[in-house]
Amino acid sequence: MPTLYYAVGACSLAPHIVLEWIGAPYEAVKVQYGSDELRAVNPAGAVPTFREDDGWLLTQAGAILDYLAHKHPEAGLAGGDGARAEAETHRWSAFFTSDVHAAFWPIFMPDRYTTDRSEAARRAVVEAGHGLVAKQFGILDRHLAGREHILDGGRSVIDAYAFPMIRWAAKLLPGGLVGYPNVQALHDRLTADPGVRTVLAREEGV
Ligand SMILES: N[C@@H](CCC(=O)N[C@@H](CS)C(=O)NCC(=O)O)C(=O)O
Repeated sequence: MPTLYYAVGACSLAPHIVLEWIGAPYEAVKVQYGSDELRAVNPAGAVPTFREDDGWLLTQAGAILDYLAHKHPEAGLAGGDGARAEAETHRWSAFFTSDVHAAFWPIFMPDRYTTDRSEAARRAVVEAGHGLVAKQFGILDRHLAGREHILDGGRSVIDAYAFPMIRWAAKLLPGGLVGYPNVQALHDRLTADPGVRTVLAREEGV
């Protein structure tokens, strides 16, 4: 059975949701970052890590989401057909990988961004991270004005990709999602989605 290795609340939540939306059998294995179990399949010790039936391994959230959307066209999660629709899907996937996810690193791991071990330096890095995330969420919020989904093609893997990062922002930004009403609305729609609820219940028991 296809297997997803995930950590609770991590970016692996996105392919976890997509697997649930697709509805084909899969196994979800909870792991700890850097654990021996995870390193045995992905030497980087990171999630998401996806393993196919025949043992083929795929890492990188954007690649896994793209693969699942194309493996299951019947689920209609690729974001639409045609060169422009595909380009938009790649654009937003890159946005979440390179701009949004990366903006959280200084908040999650400030020690990696300064050699100064003082508490003041750590706080300054976290604060800089808040600024980076706020900039990206401003872009996302403006894009979502008047839209139900991120892509024109309707619900897609990109909405799922956004979800864990929206949850991080809600928890970690000083004002949460205040100031991002359209992002808040997407968050609320996704939180009410039956597939998302199933996955959250599995990951977090909520
Ligand atoms: N570029 C990778 C990043 C994967 C990644 O760093 N995932 C985080 C969770 S959101 C992780 O596993 N961190 C553990 C670590 O870096 O040690 C992707 O997009 O899949």
